[in-house]
Amino acid sequence: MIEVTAFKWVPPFAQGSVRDIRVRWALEEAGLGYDDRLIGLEDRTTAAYRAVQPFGQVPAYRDDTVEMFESGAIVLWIAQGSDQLMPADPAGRAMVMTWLFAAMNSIEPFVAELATIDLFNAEKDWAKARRPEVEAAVRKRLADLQAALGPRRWFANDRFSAADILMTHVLRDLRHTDILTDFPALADYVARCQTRPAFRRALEDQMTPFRTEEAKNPALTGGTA
Ligand SMILES: N[C@@H](CCC(=O)N[C@@H](CS)C(=O)NCC(=O)O)C(=O)O
Repeated sequence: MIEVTAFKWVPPFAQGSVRDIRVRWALEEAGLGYDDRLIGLEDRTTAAYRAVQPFGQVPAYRDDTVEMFESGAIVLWIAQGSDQLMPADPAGRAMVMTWLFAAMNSIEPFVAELATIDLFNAEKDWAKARRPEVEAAVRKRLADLQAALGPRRWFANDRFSAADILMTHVLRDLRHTDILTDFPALADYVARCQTRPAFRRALEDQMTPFRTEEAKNPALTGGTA
């Protein structure tokens, strides 16, 4: 039995990009069923949840063999058991790991800094002063990333893999900007990945509980209860 911990509800800006979608997507691609364990934002600080996820974040994951946190590690774990997400040969597996970590370590920090400014601090003086430099750094990374992709469809071994799940999710966090339109090969890549049925199911499964909570409590979306 596989269980993925996710939030019951998050504010609209985060809906569709909470990191459990990485794990849901990997499981869908691998053809593995799972249960979601939905927690409230208030559960983040409980001792019981901190024992599962030391930072009080989602996702957390468990199956019959392991208990884990960190979405990248979880996706890698799932991929190691799935031909759909990682080829069998050592060189091919190494290339998937390389691009998976490139997404998290070489691209995500830049994208995350921009998102932190835009989504949480846009009106602050320090954010206004810093933003141009941060956007320039993002654009430089994207230019290098687009050059690395070249005419290929996927990042590792010219076939879809776990690395594409991480890379797509990281690049999705630019969707509040129009930056990707200046990188058409990356924009096409993200669009290609997002049309995969496994992604659509993962997105739907993340969003469904949010809609349920909002129907129960209209105040969450600014309506009256
Ligand atoms: N490095 C962690 C980051 C997890 C993370 O940032 N989760 C966010 C949702 S996308 C969260 O739980 N935020 C709530 C909080 O930090 O209190 C991972 O990839 O699993």
